[in-house]
Amino acid sequence: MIGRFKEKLVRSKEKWAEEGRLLTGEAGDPARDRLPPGQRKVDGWPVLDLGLQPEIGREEMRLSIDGLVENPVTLDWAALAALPPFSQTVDIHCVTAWSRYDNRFDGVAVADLVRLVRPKPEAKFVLFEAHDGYTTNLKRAIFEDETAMLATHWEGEPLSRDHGGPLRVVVPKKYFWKSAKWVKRITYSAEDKPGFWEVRGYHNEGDPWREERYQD
Ligand SMILES: Nc1nc2c(c(=O)[nH]1)N[C@H]1C(S)=C(S)[C@@H](COP(=O)(O)O)O[C@H]1N2
Ligand SMILES: [Mo]
Repeated sequence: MIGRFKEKLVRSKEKWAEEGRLLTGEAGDPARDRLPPGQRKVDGWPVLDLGLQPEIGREEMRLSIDGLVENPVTLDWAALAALPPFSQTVDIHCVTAWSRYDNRFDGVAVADLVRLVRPKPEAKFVLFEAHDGYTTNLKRAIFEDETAMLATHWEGEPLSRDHGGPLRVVVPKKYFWKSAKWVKRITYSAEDKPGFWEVRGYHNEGDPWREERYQD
């Protein structure tokens, strides 16, 4: 799988991490500022991924939620659509320094997935796998924060394939690499497991307000 990724892009982003590119050394305060340190506002919505952009139809899409949960599930589109609708408008921040304000996403809230699968107390981390082979990781408390969601729509339209449609994760409180596009599996785990960018020099937490771009 790895050979099919855009190797040049991966290499140049690894280099950014090695060199600490874009770091301002300032801390931001979301109560005061709208733009995290070192970010700039864009109006369009850039596409960032490893170049594979898998095509997954609604009929064939499946999402598994497994690991340390009482009730592991595999949801198809109908099962997802049967969950309570959830909608929010959030700013997104990519580690490559673009931020985009006021993105309206519709989909399902993590709280409703939690009610369904009932994670066990030992589960402290959540690991994500996507159809392009991408992986990422979050602390459980971050995933279960009220702002994380699975998105099926953006600005009222079905989420396009290049932005991770039919189903992606949206975790607005972290840099956007933590939001897996084309998500296929969410695993609750007792142990952390750094994902694609986290093993290539990117920060394990990725909080834009603390400018956690790269590993120390
Ligand atoms: N499956 C998958 N998800 C992914 C990525 C990827 O390469 N594959 N790239 C991440 C990165 S680095 C960013 S900035 C955002 C970009 O999302 P966008 O293309 O919708 O802006 O997706 C994240 N999720
Ligand atoms: Mo990114």
